[in-house]
Amino acid sequence: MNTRIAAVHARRVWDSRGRPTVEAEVTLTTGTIGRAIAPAGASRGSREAVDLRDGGSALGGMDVQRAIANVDGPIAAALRGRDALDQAGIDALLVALDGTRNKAVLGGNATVAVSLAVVHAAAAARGQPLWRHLAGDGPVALPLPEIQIFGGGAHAGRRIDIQDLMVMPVGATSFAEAMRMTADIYRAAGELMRDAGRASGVADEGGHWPAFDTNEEALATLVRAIERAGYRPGEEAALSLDIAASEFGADGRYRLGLETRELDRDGMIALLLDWLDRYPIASIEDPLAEDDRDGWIAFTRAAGARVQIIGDDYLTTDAARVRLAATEGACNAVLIKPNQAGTVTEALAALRAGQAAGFGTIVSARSGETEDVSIVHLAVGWNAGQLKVGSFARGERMAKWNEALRIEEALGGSARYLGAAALPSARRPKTLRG
Ligand code: 2PG
Ligand code: MG
Repeated sequence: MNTRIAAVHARRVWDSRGRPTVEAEVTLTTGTIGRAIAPAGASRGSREAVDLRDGGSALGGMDVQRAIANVDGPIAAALRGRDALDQAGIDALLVALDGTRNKAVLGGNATVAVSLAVVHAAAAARGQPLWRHLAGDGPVALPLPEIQIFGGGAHAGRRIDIQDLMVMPVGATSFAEAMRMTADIYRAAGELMRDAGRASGVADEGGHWPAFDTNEEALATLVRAIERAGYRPGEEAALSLDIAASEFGADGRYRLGLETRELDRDGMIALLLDWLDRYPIASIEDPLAEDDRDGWIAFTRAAGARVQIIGDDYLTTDAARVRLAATEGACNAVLIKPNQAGTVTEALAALRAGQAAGFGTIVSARSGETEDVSIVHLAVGWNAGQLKVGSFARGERMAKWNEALRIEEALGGSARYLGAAALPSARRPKTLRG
């Protein structure tokens, strides 16, 4: 099988916020093509691979012509003649060619698009779907999804402070049933907003716009939506929160804009522990700011036995940081965003570091997305166990849920949906009582 790379090319395409982004296309000597598009975050960790943008006044400074030129120029020259099956070697080449800690020269948007396009080309050359190419002959499972019902934070003009209010269909028996439950809950949440005179469209990732007076009102409404849809909160559908605390916290201070109050580290932790006591929360992401290491360790000591605590901005898909967090007891799960790392191989290393530490591992989309469904294949092919994509609306989100349904169907009788098993048992959701 000839899997030599003949050409690498990039073009400007547009993401779900109408912003320019990089699509890379890798063509093998046989004519086989692999293609992928870089996503873009809005709430970003300071250690992430950078998106190279042109600056200036055109397109709000967001254009990506320099990143595209890097693909068509130095990256294409370096990759020509390389074997697309040698993902690790190609990604190491990209890292060396860039030469910085955060892909500042080539742009993480250039490298991640190329890296993903290479793995797509390799899978296509072998005549396999990407998830199977990645998994080899090993068993795979359908991930437990976390699906946004209300958007907030940087994805909703900071209308509320919490960024993602999500559900996890822990009680479903298949991915298809998980989607059906989600449809019911998403619709019920919309009806509650309409009945309260608060229906006002959707946030960046498709979640209902969070027209609430307090952050806690959003939590309570989410529980009511689960009940209205006919499911038992905590047992069949659990809550999952992305606090994205770096967006409103720094130096041990947390400023809740909606409630015009400021909390110190202990106050923030007390607030979260109180929510954990009173709501059926199975997972909580970025509960403290990325610079608040002491807060992370204190919170994990207090709550790590009963809830999944995910590092996103805190870990930025970095294997070394995952290992350090495991040693320090700073969290017990890692969000895997390929574009935070900048290459497929580095993202996989962070995921494997998490698995080795007994962490929950969640492959995640960004708030700026496209029709690209690569992350679904990574979640299945790498056996991540969990998948975060955004809400249950908007094509760029539904494309990914629908791709997971196709994979479940392709697996046929051997398909296994992880459900609550994706969460280590000690972190399974509490049942809501009373
Ligand atoms: C996150 C993601 C997805 P963004 O914080 O986990 O919700 O948001 O892509 O804006 O970083
Ligand atoms: Mg996050």
